[in-house]
Amino acid sequence: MRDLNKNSLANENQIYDANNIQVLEGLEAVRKRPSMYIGDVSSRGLHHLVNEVIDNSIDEALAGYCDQINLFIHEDNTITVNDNGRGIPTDIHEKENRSALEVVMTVLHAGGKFDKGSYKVSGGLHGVGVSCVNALTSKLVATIHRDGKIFRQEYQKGKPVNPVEVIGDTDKTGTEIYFEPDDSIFLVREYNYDLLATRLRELAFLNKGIRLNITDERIKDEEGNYQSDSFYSEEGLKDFLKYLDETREALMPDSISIEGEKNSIPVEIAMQYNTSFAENIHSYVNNINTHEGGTHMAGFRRALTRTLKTYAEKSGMLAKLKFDINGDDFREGLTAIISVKVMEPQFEGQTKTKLGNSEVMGAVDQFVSEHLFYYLDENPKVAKTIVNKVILAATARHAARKARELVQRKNVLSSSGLPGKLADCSERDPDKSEIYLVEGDSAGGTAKQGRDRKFQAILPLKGKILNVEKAMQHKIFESDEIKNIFTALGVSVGTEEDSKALNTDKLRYSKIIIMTDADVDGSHIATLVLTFFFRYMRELIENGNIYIATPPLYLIRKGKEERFCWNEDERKQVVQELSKDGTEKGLSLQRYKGLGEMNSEQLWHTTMNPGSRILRQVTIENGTEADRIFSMLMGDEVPPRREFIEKNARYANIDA
Ligand code: 0RA
Repeated sequence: MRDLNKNSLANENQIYDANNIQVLEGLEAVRKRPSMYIGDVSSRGLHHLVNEVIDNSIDEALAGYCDQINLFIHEDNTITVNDNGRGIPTDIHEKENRSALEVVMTVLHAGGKFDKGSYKVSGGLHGVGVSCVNALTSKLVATIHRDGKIFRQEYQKGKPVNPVEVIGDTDKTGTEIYFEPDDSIFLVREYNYDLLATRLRELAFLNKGIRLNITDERIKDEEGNYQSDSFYSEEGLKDFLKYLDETREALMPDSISIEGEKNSIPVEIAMQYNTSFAENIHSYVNNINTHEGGTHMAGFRRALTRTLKTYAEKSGMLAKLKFDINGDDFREGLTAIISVKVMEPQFEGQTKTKLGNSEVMGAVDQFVSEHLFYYLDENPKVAKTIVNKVILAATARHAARKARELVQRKNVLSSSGLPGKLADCSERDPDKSEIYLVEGDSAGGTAKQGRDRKFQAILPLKGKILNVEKAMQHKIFESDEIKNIFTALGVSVGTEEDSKALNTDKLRYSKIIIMTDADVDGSHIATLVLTFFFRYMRELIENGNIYIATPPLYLIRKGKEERFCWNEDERKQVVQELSKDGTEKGLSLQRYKGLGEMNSEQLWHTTMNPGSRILRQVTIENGTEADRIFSMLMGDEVPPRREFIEKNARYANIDA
């Protein structure tokens, strides 16, 4: 604490008061329990640092003072973010008796203190304050252009190492933050370009008129240019919708977009019906994806159902219908984005991504009702298309209910009520049990022999399961393979009112492991199964229940010694090790393409034994982007898929 006092610009000769002591304790608390502030200290937390700094610049842009934000990933995985806003104030903060910059950088949640009247929306997941970032970095430098001067202050682990200094003159304004994540805190140090670029793209769509640039100095092309992207959207959510639905076939000539304020809550919505059967509503509060939904989502759904129902009834189009229409029917094939800005958001739910503020429900409901009612009246042709789509959905749902009831039918099940193909484990505690979903009956047989039957169950899948992205709901519940997955896992769906509600209370295994061949077909099958989980059991992915097994790619033998390798680097290293005696002799290399090429012992040892296997847990980093990628990978359009595969092939370990 004395160090800080000595270095402080304002009160060099003063004694630190209680407030300042609290300050240091605050940052110490962040360093002691980083996960409480940034979620975790793995890759997610590492990226959170960047998002937090960018959010501060976005706030400055939303206040109307900044229209460009630049992000640099430096060669050593350090970061710079700069903007052309007003610059964080550097004058003396009266109450704290030191520079405002120092207060912003060292006091928890001090961000908006100096800017009362402004509309500051950062919050929730982010919004922990840039001081948290400061606390978790071994070095941070703030450089401010303001009042004709360039100011600079450097910090280590959150503590200033010098007073705010003037280092030059300038005719610009803006804030630049450079930082080095603290290696003693974070488990990983590598920034993922795609993850950061995806977030910048999302921010550009959510906040039209802001230019967001990203430059990766770790990667150069042949001409020596760094990998980079620049994101900017003129039309905001309307552009976002176009991007998300790139590979879906639209039902309307143009999307519906509404924007305005209700009861002082800014609301922005874009929506479009397409020929698919999926409901894709993405909601945001203060630029944060609220994938558990909440009151804004509820208000939107309510208004949509009520307004469309009223219109459809008045139009007489429902007269011939023999069954009811429910809320789901109005959302089938709908892609929508809802973005609201809320002053004091309350985030609830398991992952704190569910908006709780009750006042938002009525505001969004009224806002959507008024605009949609007007829109339908003005566009009778589009209105008719929508109502026809809703009728089609209701008809299909009716058929789906019948098919779903078949899931419970006894004839596909053994006496235990479980699928006949399932080789169950003896353990009954789900926390201690796992299930392998295995490609093909033959590999399924090997897995059954190789497994530890105490806690490992095996369900063989017959080749390619149904592509749920393209199939209507009732087809899905008619598929034997999919029925088997539901019953084996102990998961059920839907009451009649909410046919997509998932019940996972009776989940029978805590680990669900997808095991396919390491070839193109195997990857395809794994993707089909993942698509199914993403669309119909997303909760299991979010709860961390879904894993992918990683069988080895090579077996290298020398005499009695057997070594398995999972990638090219390992293969090279093992070959080198085994030929240490100088001979290249007696070495045999086997390339595994199918699980069937291993015997049950090898399969156990390499891929199923918890002590030696590699499992990859499936997570969703960005739900909106994941939705877009699944619809593109599993949809009809080929060129975007080819482009994706060409771009990402380097991450995959497969060959034909
Ligand atoms: C408080 C007051 C003012 C600017 C900012 C904060 C500010 C913070 C950040 C963080 C990143 N970029 C930023 N840009 C600005 C300005 C108050 C004034 O000039 O009257």
